[in-house]
Amino acid sequence: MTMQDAPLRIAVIGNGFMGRIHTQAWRTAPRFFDLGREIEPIVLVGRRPEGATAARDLGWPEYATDWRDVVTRPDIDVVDICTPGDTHAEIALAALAAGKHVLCEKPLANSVEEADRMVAAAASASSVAMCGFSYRRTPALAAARALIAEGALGEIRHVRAQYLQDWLSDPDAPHTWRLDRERAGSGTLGDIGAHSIDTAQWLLGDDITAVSAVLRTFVSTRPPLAGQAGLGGVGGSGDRLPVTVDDAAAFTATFAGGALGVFEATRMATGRRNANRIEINGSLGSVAFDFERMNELEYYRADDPSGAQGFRRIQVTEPEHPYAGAWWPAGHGLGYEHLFTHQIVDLVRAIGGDLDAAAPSFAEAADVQRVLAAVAESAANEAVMTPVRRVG
Ligand code: 4PW
Repeated sequence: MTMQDAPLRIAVIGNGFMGRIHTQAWRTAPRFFDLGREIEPIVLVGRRPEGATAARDLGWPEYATDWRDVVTRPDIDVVDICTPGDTHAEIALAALAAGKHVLCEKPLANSVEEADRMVAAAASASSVAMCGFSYRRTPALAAARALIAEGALGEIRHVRAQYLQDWLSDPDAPHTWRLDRERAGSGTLGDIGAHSIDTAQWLLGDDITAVSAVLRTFVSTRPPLAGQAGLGGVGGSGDRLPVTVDDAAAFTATFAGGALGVFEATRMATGRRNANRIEINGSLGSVAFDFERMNELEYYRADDPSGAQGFRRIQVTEPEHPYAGAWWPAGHGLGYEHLFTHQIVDLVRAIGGDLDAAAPSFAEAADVQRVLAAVAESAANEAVMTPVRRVG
């Protein structure tokens, strides 16, 4: 049996929301896509011993509580990191040094310095290293990228990106790791704003060159977490804990190619559960997308006949659309979990030799980290905020 014939043996590190959805993706990918390789899930890692029952229910043959015991094991080929950002660098460096392929959740790290160390480790490794910016695997966004790449939108002038959630709207929603700078690196900015940054740069194939930003924390203390539920959780009794990250981020951005970007990210947009939106306007047309209607792409062509102009709603569920042909008949649509399945498909194809499929690379993800750092720096530097001067 050659290496290519042997099953790819998987360890997922982290058993929260991301660990669970990555688990599902590893199981589903080989059932719907020809990966050229069998997948063998070996071990799920969580911090607490009581995670063993849930791991078994998810189908894992083994559960461990210390990632250090796992990432160097000879029976593991891929280390899939689904932990909070404060452990990404340490786990990734250990896994790459042990010759493992690495998939790491976004944002790549909690700082540019950590991200750069990960890039250097990936550059000197012979294995594949990829960062999990999952929204790249949305068929409608991949279709939008193809339109932009073929010039259908002409010269790109505007990028308008919003990522709106509302699970922190209630001031008594509990404190979780996502509200702790030590663990998460930043708040809404890195958690969901990072997606908008990555999506925009990837769609345009262009770099953000400068930003001007404001960050805001609306609720500065929260009750301790009593139990996990949804993205937030259930609040418990006890002293309220300090929120050390941003609740919302807003910034303008310039792109190297001349486009102007306006970005907004918040977890306090009441009623918006996961509205990851982006609109791009070019000289020949526009595209608009909202993840809450993820199977649709709005497309406007400036050369449509006058009287028949307007945004058309493309259902991105046809067999010729990216990823869609592996699934259901046209019009039957996909959901959030499919992005993660597509991510695994691309990772396994990269491990099989199609290296371009492993995108974003750690280097590209580190570039997003640099934009996050620039946003934080701009927001901290209040001098960029020009006061409105009023009489009296
Ligand atoms: O897409 C978002 C993620 O990147 C999800 O809604 C939650 O927030 C989980 O992590 C981030």
